[in-house]
Amino acid sequence: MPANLTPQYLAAEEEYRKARTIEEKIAALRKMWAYLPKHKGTDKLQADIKAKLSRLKKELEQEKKSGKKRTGFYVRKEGAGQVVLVGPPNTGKSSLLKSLTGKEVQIAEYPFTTQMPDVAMMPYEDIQIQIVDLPPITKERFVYWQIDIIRGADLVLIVLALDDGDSVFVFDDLLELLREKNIIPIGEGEGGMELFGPVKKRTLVVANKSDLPESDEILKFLKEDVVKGRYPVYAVSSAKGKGIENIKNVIFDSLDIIRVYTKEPGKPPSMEDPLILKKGSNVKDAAARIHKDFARNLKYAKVWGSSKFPGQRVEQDYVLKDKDIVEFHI
Ligand SMILES: Nc1nc2c(ncn2[C@@H]2O[C@H](COP(=O)(O)OP(=O)(O)OP(=O)(O)O)[C@@H](O)[C@H]2O)c(=O)[nH]1
Ligand SMILES: [Mg+2]
Repeated sequence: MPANLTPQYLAAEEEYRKARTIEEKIAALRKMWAYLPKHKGTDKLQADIKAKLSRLKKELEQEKKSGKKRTGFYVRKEGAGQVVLVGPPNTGKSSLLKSLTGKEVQIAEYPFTTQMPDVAMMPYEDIQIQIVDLPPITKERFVYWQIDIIRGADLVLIVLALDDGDSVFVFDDLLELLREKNIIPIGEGEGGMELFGPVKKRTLVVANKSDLPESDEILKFLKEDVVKGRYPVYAVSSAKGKGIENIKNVIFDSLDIIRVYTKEPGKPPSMEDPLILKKGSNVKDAAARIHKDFARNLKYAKVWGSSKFPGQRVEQDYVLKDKDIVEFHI
């Protein structure tokens, strides 16, 4: 065995030995490659790793073609909305998940660090929004359960990096990969929830690593020459926490939801656990969320907040706004 192999390399080798699935093996080999000192003394090892990697990639392809059933992942929705982080390798998706939610996740300088969905809740004012981090998406690797999770999400954040990598250059390829899977990223307007066929997904671009010296120039290029106004672009630094508070507001706004608090006559409103409704919902929709009979028997309601005056009497078709308080009368 060649001398001066780092502890990180040896740990990666150990991981390779323990790996059970092809994906795990590929991930471990990539790690070994990243941590392997590249000099004459490791020539043989370098060749071995490359050979193993290419064999395993072929195997993975074969397995995909044969349609053999493999393990997938499913993420149950929780909270007021589900937001999925999508992007090329190493752009800082997991770092963003950590800075939005505080969850400690695996973050590393080599690509393909994330191997399965990582889920955490982002507190936003008085609600919780679910954030799902995915393994990177590339032409070579975009598996069925990633597609399913993106299709089911309420909002897609395409995470790119303002560094010297190629993530901003592969943006259009990424959009194409999504479209091939019947996911149509849209910059504004309402997304759909189709089970089959093309599904529109509200999409934002998050340009991470804005702390790097070259980031301003790359951001300008990204906006003017790549995205060209098709999607909103927000610069953040997950590492330094820059732009994170803003992106939380943007996420909430882009989910197109409102919070509605309910109260019983003569009692103070219950300010915990608001109803989460789609923007544009009316009093009847809010009542239906509590119980269908409730909506059927509803005579009128009183509204505090968006109404002309507090406690104004409104009809069933009154369109509610975020943070309204509603008192139903049946
Ligand atoms: N300078 C800088 N580096 C960052 C920032 N966010 C993440 N990084 C670094 O970028 C590398 C990749 O970060 P990850 O969060 O693992 O990226 P990822 O997109 O989840 O990577 P994969 O799971 O492999 O696709 C790590 O070395 C991070 O420390 C940032 O805001 N600024
Ligand atoms: Mg990751």
